Formats: sequence, C-alpha cells, structure tokens
Amino acid sequence: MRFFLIFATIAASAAPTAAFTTISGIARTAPSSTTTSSVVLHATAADINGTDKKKIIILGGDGFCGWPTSLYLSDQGHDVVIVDNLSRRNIDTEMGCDSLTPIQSPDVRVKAWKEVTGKEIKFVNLNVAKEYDLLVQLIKEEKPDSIVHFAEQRAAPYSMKTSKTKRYTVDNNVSGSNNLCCAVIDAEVDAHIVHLGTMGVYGYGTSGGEIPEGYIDVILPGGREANILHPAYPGSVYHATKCLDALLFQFYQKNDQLRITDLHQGIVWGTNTPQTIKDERLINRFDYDGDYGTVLNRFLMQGAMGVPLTVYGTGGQTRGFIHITDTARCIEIAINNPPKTGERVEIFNQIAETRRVRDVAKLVAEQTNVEVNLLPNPRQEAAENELDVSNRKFCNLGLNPITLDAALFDEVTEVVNKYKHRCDPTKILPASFWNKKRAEECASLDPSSVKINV
Ligand code: NAD
Ligand code: USQ
Repeated sequence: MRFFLIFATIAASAAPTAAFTTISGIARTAPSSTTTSSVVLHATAADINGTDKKKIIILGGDGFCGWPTSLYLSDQGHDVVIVDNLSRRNIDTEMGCDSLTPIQSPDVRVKAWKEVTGKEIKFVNLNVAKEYDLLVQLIKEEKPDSIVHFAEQRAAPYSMKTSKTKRYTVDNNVSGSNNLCCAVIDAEVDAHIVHLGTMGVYGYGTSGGEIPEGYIDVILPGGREANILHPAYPGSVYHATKCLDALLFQFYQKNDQLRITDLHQGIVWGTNTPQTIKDERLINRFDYDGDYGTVLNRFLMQGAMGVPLTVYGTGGQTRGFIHITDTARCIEIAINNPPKTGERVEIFNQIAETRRVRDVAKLVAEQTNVEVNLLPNPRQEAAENELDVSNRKFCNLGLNPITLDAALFDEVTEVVNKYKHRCDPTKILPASFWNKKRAEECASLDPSSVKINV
C-alpha cells in the first residue's frame, strides 16, 4: 500500500527549545512554545499530597531505567512493587561481563531503601513472559492503579548476535507484553499499563518530516484522510519487538478497552539520580560493553579511561537522548495522565533532544582529550540521517527536560573513575554484527587491543 504523508497540524515544528534555565546546577531547556495540541495540564505526583497515592507495579524494576524509576515513585509517596526475573543479570553472566558499578542484589537494594527512607518496596522474582498464572495472581492481589512495563530484552546488538538471541528477544518481549495485557483482563483490574517503547519504531526520520507522537495523518488511496499508527520501520530484532508490542496494544485497547500508554523513548544516559545517590547500596547499573552500553554512556566511559571513542561508520546517525532522571519523571507524568477508558493508546515521544553521534563524540572528546576513532560499522544502518522529533506532549504536561551538559558529564565521569578497576577492556569493542557483510567488515577489530588508564 502506498502512503501519502501529510503533516496537518504541525507547521512550526523545528525549534523545540526556546531558552536555557538552570535549576540546581542542571541545564534544562524551556518547554517548546510551538505547541499545537490541546493537552490539559494535570498535577504530577510531586505536586500532590497523600490522597493521590497510587499502587504501582514496576515490571523490570531491577534494570537500568526500572530501578531509579521505582525509587523515584516510592520517594513521591507511591506504593511500589518491583517484578523482575533478573534475566539482565544472568545475561551479564552469560557474556562474562558486569555492570561497571557494583549493583547490589534486589534484597540488599530494597532493605537499604527502607533503611535510608523508611519506605517499603516489595520485590517479586517472576518471569513476565513465562509465569502467566503468577502474574495474574499478583495483579489480582495487588490491585495496582498502574503497571509500568520495562521488562524486556533491550539491547539491539544482543538481539542481533545469534539466532538464539534473536529468538529469545522475540519470545521474551512479545510474550511478555501479550501476557501483561491478558493478565490485566483476567485479573479484572482496571490498571493503566505504561509501556517503555522506543524511538526506533519510527525508523529515525524515514517519513520525511517531524516525527509526530505515535500517530500520523495520511491520505489513503482514493483521497480518504486518516490518522494511523506511524508506519513501523525497525532497524534490529529488538526494535521489531517494540513495533509488535505497539500492534498488540492497539488490538487490546480496541478489543478490551485496556488503558495503555506507550512511551517511545530515546537513548537514556547518565547513571545516578537524586534517589540512587542516597546510599552506595542503591547505585544504578552502568553498562559499558559493546552490546548493552549505549552510545553516550560508552563515550563518557571511554573518555574517562583514555580509550579512543568508538564511533561506528561516519557517526552520522542522529538519535534522541534523555537523561535517566527525566525517564523517571516522564513515567510519573504518564501515570498521572492515563487515557480514559475507550480512548486509543496514548503515545508520547520520550526524548529531551536529538544529536548526531559524531557531534556527541566531539563534545566528549573535547572534554576528555581523547581521540575519536572511526570504526567500521557493525550495524546495518544508514550512514547519515536527519531526525526531527516532536516531544510537545511531555513538555505541555510540565517536563522541563535535562539536556546534554558538561556538569552532568562530570557526574558520569566521577562514577567511571571510581569504578574503572571493574572494567574489562576486552568488552569495549562491538561484539555483535547485523549480518555477514558487517561481520566481515569488522573482522580486523581486535578486542584485546584496547587498553585503559586505570
Ligand atoms: P535493562 O535490561 O537494564 O532492564 C530491563 C529489566 O527487565 C531487567 O532487570 C531484566 O532482568 C528485566 N526483565 C527482562 N525480561 C523479563 C521478564 N521476562 N520477566 C521479568 N523481568 C524481565 O533495560 P533498561 O535500559 O532499564 O530498559 C528498560 C526498558 O526501557 C526496556 O523495555 C527498553 O526497551 C526501554 N528503553 C531503554 C532505553 C535505554 O537507553 N536504556 C531507551 C529506550 C527504551
Ligand atoms: N554507536 C556508535 N558507537 C558506539 C555505540 C553506538 O557509533 O560505541 C552508534 C550506533 O551505531 C547507533 C547509535 O550510536 O547509530 C545508537 O546506538 P545505541 O547502542 O546507543 O542505541 P540503540 O542500539 O538504538 O539502543 C538504545 C537502547 C534501546 C533503546 C534505543 C532508543 O539500548 O533499548 O530502545 O536506544 S533509540 O535509539 O532512540 O531507538
């Protein structure tokens, strides 16, 4: 089918940020003034008192985004239950790698949180993709107002490693999301599902204009106008699972009137948040390896360790970025603004800004005095892309996003310096290749050639 894309409401779109303000030393952009939507401003948990306390289940609450989000929501006075099967920790073991930061066991983490703040977080070890009956039972017992779904295999490189990891990623992610929808229906609990999707569902700017938030105006053959889910254009098996999730959510909303929000998040950077720095035992995970480490955190880690920055290809890919502290704040805003029963899936683009990879590398190189190393690209991706993304919905709801900033780079660098002795330099170069041709082009990369300054 041929689509003719039109961008009906969004004309003045290319200037999402107007001015800079500084709050507590953190650089923030002022919300966009080019607003077109009629979104109503709701209170966030930070503004409310105990009467709006919610019961929230966090699936995947032991992970990089899930742990700080769980602490943040608990800190805001909500009643938080974490569900996680620790598969991410097991993948570390399988890969012979580990978080650069010494993350504690879930048991130690929740005990430390109780000790430091007096607040309880329950931890349940459960496989969302496989232990369906337990999931239904948990939802029946807890009767959550909201369920935040982080529990997926989230690394594009890992998903492209072998046929085993491709199949695992599809089985785990798609079954997990399907199970969650079925479980909410079977438990007969009107819980709002908040799912972490990805900017990668859109294909990074392939539709020829600003990427709208989830839905796009099209003219179908015959001249009929429609507003449909933005065409999916994934660049990895992992990203494909998020496209499949989006279709499942569309179906379950239509068929069962589930209330669902899908957050199309960009690349998350940073380590600690105001909650995770309260105690060493609460420290967040930091992935630096070629499979799970994401680009900005990898560059900051490499800069701190004197490793030439591993830019793939020309570094021409442009991506959306968001700081880990804002991930938690966005989840809170989404929780406080659920769609009404019968409304289609709510979709937000969860990014602060877009940046080109080589520009990000330049920023880090200037600050750390390391060189930029252009490596053959292990990924099947466009050498260059433009990316213009709307994030008006979150800005209209009060998000004042944190942008790339040297002061926050320092925070990551300090963490890296403290734990650099834990780094295995042989894990830094890319270790997963999108296809045979990319693997051949990368054959000269020698993992043992990487040296770090300890
Ligand atoms: P992560 O791997 O650190 O955390 C995911 C957690 O889910 C892990 O603790 C893992 O053990 C758990 N999990 C996975 N499958 C499970 C299952 N079947 N049952 C129970 N628990 C399971 O990943 P993250 O970086 O925290 O990402 C969280 C979510 O946010 C993912 O869905 C990811 O796609 C999305 N996201 C992440 C980023 C990023 O840059 N990190 C960006 C955009 C979107
Ligand atoms: N890249 C480099 N050098 C590196 C690492 C990455 O040049 O050392 C490049 C990649 O080629 C790619 C870009 O940086 O073009 C981003 O790579 P990434 O690993 O930081 O991000 P990605 O694989 O897209 O995945 C991450 C998260 C995923 C999330 C996604 C959001 O792991 O869970 O969904 O970011 S987004 O990118 O917006 O789709």
